[in-house]
Amino acid sequence: LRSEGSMSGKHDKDKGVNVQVIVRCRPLSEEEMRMHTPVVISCNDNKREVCAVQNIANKQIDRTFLFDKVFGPSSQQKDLYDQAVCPIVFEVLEGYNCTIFAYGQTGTGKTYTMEGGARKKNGEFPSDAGVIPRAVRQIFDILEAQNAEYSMKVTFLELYNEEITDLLAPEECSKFIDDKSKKPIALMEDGKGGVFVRGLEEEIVTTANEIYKILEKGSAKRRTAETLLNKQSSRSHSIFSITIHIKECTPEGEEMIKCGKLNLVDLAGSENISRSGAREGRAREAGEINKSLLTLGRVINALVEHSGHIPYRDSKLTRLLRDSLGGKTKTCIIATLSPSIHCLEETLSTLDYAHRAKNIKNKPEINQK
Ligand code: ADP
Ligand code: ZZD
Repeated sequence: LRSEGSMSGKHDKDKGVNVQVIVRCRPLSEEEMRMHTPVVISCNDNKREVCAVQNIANKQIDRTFLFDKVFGPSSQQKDLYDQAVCPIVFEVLEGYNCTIFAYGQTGTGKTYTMEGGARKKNGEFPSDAGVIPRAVRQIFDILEAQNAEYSMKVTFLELYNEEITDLLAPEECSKFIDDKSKKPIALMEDGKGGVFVRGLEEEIVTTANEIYKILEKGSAKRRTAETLLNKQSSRSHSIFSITIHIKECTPEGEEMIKCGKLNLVDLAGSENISRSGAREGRAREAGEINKSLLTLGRVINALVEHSGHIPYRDSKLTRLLRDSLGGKTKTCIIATLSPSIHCLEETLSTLDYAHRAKNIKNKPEINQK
């Protein structure tokens, strides 16, 4: 009986593992409360359902969507982390590559979810810390508890208008200072079907505090670049990655290196990328079309429709994260929503997008040497 069970397990895995899709709805802001903004989204966390109420020609039409997990407006940072992210971090430490994307309209809580509230002056861990600082803390807690022999490195980059900014590069080689003697960072093919960023700063780290300092440096640089280049932060993607090598011994006493990587991706605001052509037209005129976000949507469509050609190569984001979309990485998408009636059109488009993404299948594999 048991062998039958594991056989079917193997079979399922050959067919692939679906991308996990989670929805998080933020509460109304104080401003929205004061204005008595009507709420049109209801979440049933236990049933994993999100319901949007739409009024068309005075008829109330409800649309209900089922997801892998749903976090309603009263969910706390810790809840989302413990229930959705913690298991992913364990998989990274087992040697999987994992990616978490935050997708949604600007102002719905992508950055709040991924980064959370600012670090405290007194060094205390903020209770509203997001996925990134919590994952960092948990990784070190586990490795230290296991007394593991490990090495770790991190990278932090921003993608804006198809240009990569290395958020960890020392100031003097920043692109915007225009140092001609420095090779600009570039996306390169590795010859094995993967890509890497040539010239990207990789910081070797040994403590959680070191990573927090690096995040501080990266955030400061992000702000400087925004001001200097007049960037609209809602139009940039940021990718923070942690790579961990863990030395292990098999019961036979053989040495083995397990390698896991966690990519944490805060995408550009999804507004203007809705499927309605009119919207796209207006955005295009304003030069606001985000090639990477548009291509991400096309890649997702091509994957779920099983079209022969998947247009990974059409943008930097999809080249960088190709393995997370139909590859060997375990992927989770957190779609963020506003409950407000004023966001309903975008919310429905986010829900459609997220629901479609549930059909993507990856074939996760452990990296082992
Ligand atoms: P985005 O990154 O999608 O543009 P932000 O993360 O900047 O959105 O969030 C917009 C505002 O809403 C911020 O002030 C943030 O603190 C607040 N916010 C977002 N999500 C939540 C939440 N789940 N609970 C409480 N406040 C939230
Ligand atoms: N959301 C905050 C950053 C902001 O936009 O400034 S919170 C976390 C992940 C990636 C980058 C920064 C952080 C953040 C932080 C705040 C201030 C200075 C450095 C880093 C953070 C929050 C809690 C613990 C660790 C890092």
